Amino acid sequence: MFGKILIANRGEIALRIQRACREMGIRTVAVHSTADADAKYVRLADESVCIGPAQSNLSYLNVPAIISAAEVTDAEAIHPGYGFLSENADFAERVETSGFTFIGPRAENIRQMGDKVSAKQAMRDAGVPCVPGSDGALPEDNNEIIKIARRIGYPVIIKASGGGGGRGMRVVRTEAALLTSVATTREEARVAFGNPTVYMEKFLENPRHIEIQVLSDNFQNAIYLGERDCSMQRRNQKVLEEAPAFGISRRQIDKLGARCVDACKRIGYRGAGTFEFLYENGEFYFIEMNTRVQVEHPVTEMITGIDIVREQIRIAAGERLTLRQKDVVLRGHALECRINAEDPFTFVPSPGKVTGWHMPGGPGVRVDSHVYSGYTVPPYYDSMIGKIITHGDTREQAIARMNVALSELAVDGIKTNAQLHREIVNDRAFIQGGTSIHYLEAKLAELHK
Ligand code: MV4
Repeated sequence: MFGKILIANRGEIALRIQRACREMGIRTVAVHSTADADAKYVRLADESVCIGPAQSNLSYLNVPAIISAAEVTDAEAIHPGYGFLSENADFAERVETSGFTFIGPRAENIRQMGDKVSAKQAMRDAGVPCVPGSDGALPEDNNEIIKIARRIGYPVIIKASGGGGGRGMRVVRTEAALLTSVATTREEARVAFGNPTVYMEKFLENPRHIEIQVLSDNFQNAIYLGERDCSMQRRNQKVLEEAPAFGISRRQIDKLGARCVDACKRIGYRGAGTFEFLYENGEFYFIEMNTRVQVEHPVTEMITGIDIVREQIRIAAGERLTLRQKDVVLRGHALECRINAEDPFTFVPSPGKVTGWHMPGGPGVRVDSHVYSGYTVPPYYDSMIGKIITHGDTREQAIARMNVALSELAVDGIKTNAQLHREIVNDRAFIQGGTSIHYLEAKLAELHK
């Protein structure tokens, strides 16, 4: 096992990774920008290195500074967390060629999944169900593009291969709009991602977003840890996640999970990963794979009892998965509310000093946050300041516990989205379960009428 790990991230996930390391007896190195010098995870780390000024480009995305920090502190491995450099294949490669272990997949798999056309190709080859589409990049020839769209049937969606997470997409509803839409998406993709490659899919009008968590070691062992429903979102930002997904049979999830596990073995995947699917009319369609630990990983931890970050570290250290698929037993239901420092009406970030911070507790309540009373939320980074996770024997109990937790939560000095969460967990359609990816935006539009 590693003696020392450098955590190349900030905020709640830096603290989450540090907690796993400390439990495992691994020393930790925090790297931080000047804006995060007083952060809780910096103080709690065995060592810390300032890697640059507040601006992410000069600190948390500063590869030479991070590698140097690992060198001067003699760290053996680097955990990238989520966001920042976590899905940067060049960074993963640099970490390894500099003599450190990257806690994540091989660079080759990060690159493969970062390119959405090659990701889909790999999944189709592995027997993972995909959205019907162009089966590869769109050709240059306009007549060919028109033919492909006719075969798929309108509406279609044009997506940038270099995009993902909702960036670089355009829905096309008529043949009249097709070619200009393809040209515009290509041009935007060239500018945004340096890659004009686009592909086409059938556009699913009202799906749910369901994802499968996997763990895979270096020895052809892979397991899936059930699914999460991440449909409650606004502008491609997840707001509330849950596990398991309401109303989907275990039989169908198990079948899908087995395809994901097969795919991991086939591509030689290593570490934690997430297969993202759209779910509509009882069918799953693969869209993308994430090669990092995700913000919403705690809901899976709560229903499986498995520490995903610990497993990431064990796998990176070359240990075998000790868990078999039969050891993965789902128990109860979990919810996660992402608490953001933002204006509850405009959603504009609301950084500043937290003058009061009162966290909920009690049975089945977990809070993952780096914030403390007196902490100043810097304006330079993502506005998420913590997550409240509740677990219960049933979905109803998890919701009831979230209701109590949200009533106990008090954040003074800055604005947060806590009230939005209180409204969601008391919403009729949410309580019923199974709302689509468009539900929250429709509800907000109704509220603001
Ligand atoms: C889609 C889709 C409908 N049909 N693909 C957006 C994020 C990116 N991961 C994929 N996205 C979508 N792809 C087809 N063929 C609808 C979305 C989509 C979405 C997906 C998941 C979660 C939130 C979303 C919000 C808007 C659109």
